[in-house]
Amino acid sequence: MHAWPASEVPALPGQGRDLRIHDTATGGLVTLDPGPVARIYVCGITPYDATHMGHAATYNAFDLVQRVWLDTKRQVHYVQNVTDVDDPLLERAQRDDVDWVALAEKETALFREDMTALRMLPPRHYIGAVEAIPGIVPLVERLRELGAAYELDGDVYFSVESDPHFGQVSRLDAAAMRLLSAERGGDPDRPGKKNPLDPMLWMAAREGEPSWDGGSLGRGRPGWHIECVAIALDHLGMGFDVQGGGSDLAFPHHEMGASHAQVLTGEFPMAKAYVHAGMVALHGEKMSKSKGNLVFVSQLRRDGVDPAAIRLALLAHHYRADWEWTDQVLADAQARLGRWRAAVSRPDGPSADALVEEIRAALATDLDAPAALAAVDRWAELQDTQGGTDTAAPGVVSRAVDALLGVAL
Ligand code: 5CA
Ligand code: ZN
Repeated sequence: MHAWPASEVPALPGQGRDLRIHDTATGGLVTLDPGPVARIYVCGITPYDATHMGHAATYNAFDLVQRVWLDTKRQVHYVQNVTDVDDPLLERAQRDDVDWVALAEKETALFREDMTALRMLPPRHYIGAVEAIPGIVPLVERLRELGAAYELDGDVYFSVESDPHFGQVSRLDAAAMRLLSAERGGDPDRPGKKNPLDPMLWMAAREGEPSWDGGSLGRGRPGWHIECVAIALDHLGMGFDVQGGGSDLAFPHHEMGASHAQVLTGEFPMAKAYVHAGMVALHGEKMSKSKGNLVFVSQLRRDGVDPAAIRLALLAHHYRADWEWTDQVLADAQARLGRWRAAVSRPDGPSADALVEEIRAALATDLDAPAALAAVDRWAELQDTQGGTDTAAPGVVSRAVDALLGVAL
């Protein structure tokens, strides 16, 4: 699949900083020390509806990771998937009486437009579940050979007990796992499973549903977790730097994915940090396609809202916080964008050298975007009240805000 065009990232004076970031698996901050090529996998959308502010907030967090690394002069090998076949997509297509392939293509195209408008840097590899199937089948076969998978009425399940490290990503107790498994695509109550938590690796073809040749597995379609593992292992290999997504993916998705990969390769861990973004709510409830309480990026764009203001609204919240989208959040971001644009449009201003370092320090400390915004606010305020004589400063601020925060002033 093709991704979307990259906006240019201006080079900045001085030295970028190494990223310290919160790792769900250890519950604390870890300092990442990627080689010259940093490797990150971020879970992509299930394309059955348009990009909402929750998605945008999560992708914003990982865009910042990429920008911090680029600022340290590293290359970034960023991989993202599209879950272009799964139950929710098929259910929505059936509900709306549309072709599931056409629905997935339409929503993926809209997602690319939204990401481009928000200046999110594209992944190097953007891979659909369907195109990954030829790589998924041998992995499921291998798990079966290893005794880590078993069959139940033609479906193939992964045995969570085959991974001694199972549970170390989300660190939840069994009861919590069981509850979340039922809520998030699992089937803990299906009779005949070895462990209620065991996730499906391969689903035998169902009447009226799409299916693919699965070799010795028979016709069917892949489970959700093995999809991301196959794509990550194919393009990044084991021991990559960051596995990313929203906090609703910590369990079961990232827990199961890590287990699949660890059993397949015999190596541990799959990722050096499991990074999770908080949930964005609307009217007191998590924004979700299934609930329909959504604010779409594309709708705001159609209403004439500047994408830079949308991006500033996301950046005003720490990525790990759960927060609520309101009209006020957007109005505040629009006002801030106006102040910043006025401040950089003057021919000179207060020196910006310290500001660039402040933005760098804020982002390197667990992506503290609100602290970075506060630093720019202070410079803009100084510009407004006192001005300055540094003719390079407005350009430096503009480039730093673009390179590190993805906001074009
Ligand atoms: N295709 C799978 C991942 S492989 C999936 O979860 N798709 S999704 O479309 O449901 O979500 C895409 C990303 O947005 C995920 O990282 C998810 O955690 C995140 N996300 C979904 N809803 C919200 C929300 N309300 N707030 C923040 N992030 C969200
Ligand atoms: Zn995923």
